[in-house]
Amino acid sequence: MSAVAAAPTQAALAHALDEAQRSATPTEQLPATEQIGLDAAYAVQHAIIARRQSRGERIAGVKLGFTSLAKARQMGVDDIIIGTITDAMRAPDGGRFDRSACIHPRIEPEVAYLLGADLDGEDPSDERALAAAIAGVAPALEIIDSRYRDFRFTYGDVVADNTSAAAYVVGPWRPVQSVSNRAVRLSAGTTVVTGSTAAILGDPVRALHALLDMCRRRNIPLRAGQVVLAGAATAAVPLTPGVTSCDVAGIGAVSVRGVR
Ligand code: OOG
Ligand code: MG
Repeated sequence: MSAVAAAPTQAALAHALDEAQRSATPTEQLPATEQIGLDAAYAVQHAIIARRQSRGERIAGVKLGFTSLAKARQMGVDDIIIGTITDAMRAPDGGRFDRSACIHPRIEPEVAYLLGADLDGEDPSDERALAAAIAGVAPALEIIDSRYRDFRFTYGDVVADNTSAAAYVVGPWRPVQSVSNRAVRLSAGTTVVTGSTAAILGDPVRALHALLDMCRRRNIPLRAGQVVLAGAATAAVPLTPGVTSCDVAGIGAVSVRGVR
């Protein structure tokens, strides 16, 4: 008999990641010999969301990750990922966010889209269907908090961990307009990071096409009223006590105050 421990089941991994999030205590990455495939990793993510739904949370939308080179390089990952956001993860614009709910929270500037129509199995190259389904855009902040020790993970690890999603803040919605090539400024105390929405796949609208493609392949429904986070335009910074704000030129600003 082999002395090697059996690979954890998807349910066991979902349990470990969910408990790590609830207790704000890091968990171990899967050992290299026990890496799970991408389908299994998404199954774990969806099992975590099912656990959250059983506690009364509702799906509020989706988020894309690693749509910018800055993020992909920062985390050593080289392909887009999709995660799920729930109503319990939403923090109010200008409100407080309790850092002690997290393990090692980071924050990053994003652009959010509001879906005005259901998008099921849509052709990702259908510009008109996409344009007709977008009801608004807004500046956004995402708080990410890997449940893995030292914020380190493989591609499969981070997909299983619901793409490190912890919380998000959406600024005032504006009618749809192009958000290509807008200056992005993230300020957190004395830390200021600048970038451009062009960092998000060249134009955040491309993130929407990538999203449709992913959702079609993975059978993920997109519903009117849901929020889509297009992915960070710059590398993430630690979420420190005090106000962090994100300005997207011509679109608006959004902020959150880290407390504790
Ligand atoms: C994964 C989440 C990536 C983004 O905007 O690129 C992401 C991570 O960096 O821990 O949300
Ligand atoms: Mg993000």
